[in-house]
Amino acid sequence: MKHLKTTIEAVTARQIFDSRGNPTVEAQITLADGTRAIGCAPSGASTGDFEALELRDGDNQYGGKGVLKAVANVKNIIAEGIKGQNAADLHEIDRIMIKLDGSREKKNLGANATLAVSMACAKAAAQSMKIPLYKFLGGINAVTLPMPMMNILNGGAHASNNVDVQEFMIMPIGAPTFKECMRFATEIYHSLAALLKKRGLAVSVGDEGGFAPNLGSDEEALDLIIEAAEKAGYRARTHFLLAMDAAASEWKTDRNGMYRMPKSGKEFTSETLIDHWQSLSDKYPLFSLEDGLDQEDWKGWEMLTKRLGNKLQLVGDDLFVTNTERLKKGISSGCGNSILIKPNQIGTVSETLDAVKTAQTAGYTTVISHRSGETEDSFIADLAVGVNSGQIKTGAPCRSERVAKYNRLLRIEEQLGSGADFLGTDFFLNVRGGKAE
Ligand code: 2PG
Ligand code: MG
Repeated sequence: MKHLKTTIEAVTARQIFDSRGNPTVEAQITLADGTRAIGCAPSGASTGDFEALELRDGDNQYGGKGVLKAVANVKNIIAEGIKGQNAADLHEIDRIMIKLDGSREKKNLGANATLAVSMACAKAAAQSMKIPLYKFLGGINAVTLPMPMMNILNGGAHASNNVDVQEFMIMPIGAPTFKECMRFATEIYHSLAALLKKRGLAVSVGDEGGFAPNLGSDEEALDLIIEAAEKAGYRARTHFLLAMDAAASEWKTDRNGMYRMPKSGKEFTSETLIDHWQSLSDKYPLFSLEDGLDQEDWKGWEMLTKRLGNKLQLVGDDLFVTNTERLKKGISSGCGNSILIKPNQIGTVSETLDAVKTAQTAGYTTVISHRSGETEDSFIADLAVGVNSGQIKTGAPCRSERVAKYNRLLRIEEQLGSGADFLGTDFFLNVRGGKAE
């Protein structure tokens, strides 16, 4: 192979820690021109059953959560396979790793190993070519800053409070720029803290930086957010819309077709759960609902989409797991109208880009997403701009592993200057949210 500046000369890895204090993989790539870059794998808590496998040691260290096997796989197997390859040819790098692994779910090398390497290669190539990562990923057309979906109230598997819905998010759609989105959202966040304090509710935060108080119901969470926003001077639909991630795969029971919210104990069938979402979307300015049903409830998803697809963005996270095959199944059967994109669910950057392309071609919106266990790596911020996703979900404006992504987007917006694009109020009100009453 021809020797280029971007030829991979060295590959190594180490065990570092994520935001929950669990070990994770950091891969490091060195190129022929001396460029060095790292990529860090994130880690989920409410993981979908069909995600690529995160390889953990399962021994007596770190409660079995060590990743030394995955680190060794990078140093030994992956390094041998990709040394001498061109880091800028990411599809080829990823193809080599997929082949070396040989399994559908990347269980041999570990998706935490392959993703960290894939991210590090992309970053190294961009750095060596002296272009920003988002341009490397998306070319000159990569100009759209994403609308943040900020998770300011946490529940479900991300918090030890009594709230069943995992994430309550605000989308500051009335802001004209990303920078202004951050102002709207942080002002609302701080107003929510003040309101919770005033009510004698806890202001400690969950895994994604949102507050995690004990509340009477899901509705109370939505009411509190709206009240906090109003107190900060923001009005629903004019300045913000709401989004929720139910993470309802966590609610599926062994009893056929039955859901049970683990904290409140409320029970539903697919149909009554859809009724519940319908009544919330009638009452609240809801734009987006993620994982409103279980990952294997395809019939339910079809019904949900028929009933609410014109009104709500219905995002498949556990349902699609950033997997093109599952997404295609959903597209052909009319399940959902949006996909959550998490690179570690599939395990390489190029397969992540494939999933985005499949979604965009079918008219599905894409939401680039963090995991609840994150690191300081801000790769997904560049990814969101790189693919002109238009939306990003990366937690509250609190906890540095979340804020790192927002701060990176602020820098990108400044760098793009007048070339920056933004999906503002019109898009979000006219596409779906505007139809909500
Ligand atoms: C989700 C994510 C991120 P986790 O369900 O969308 O918010 O959570 O990383 O725990 O799967
Ligand atoms: Mg989710």
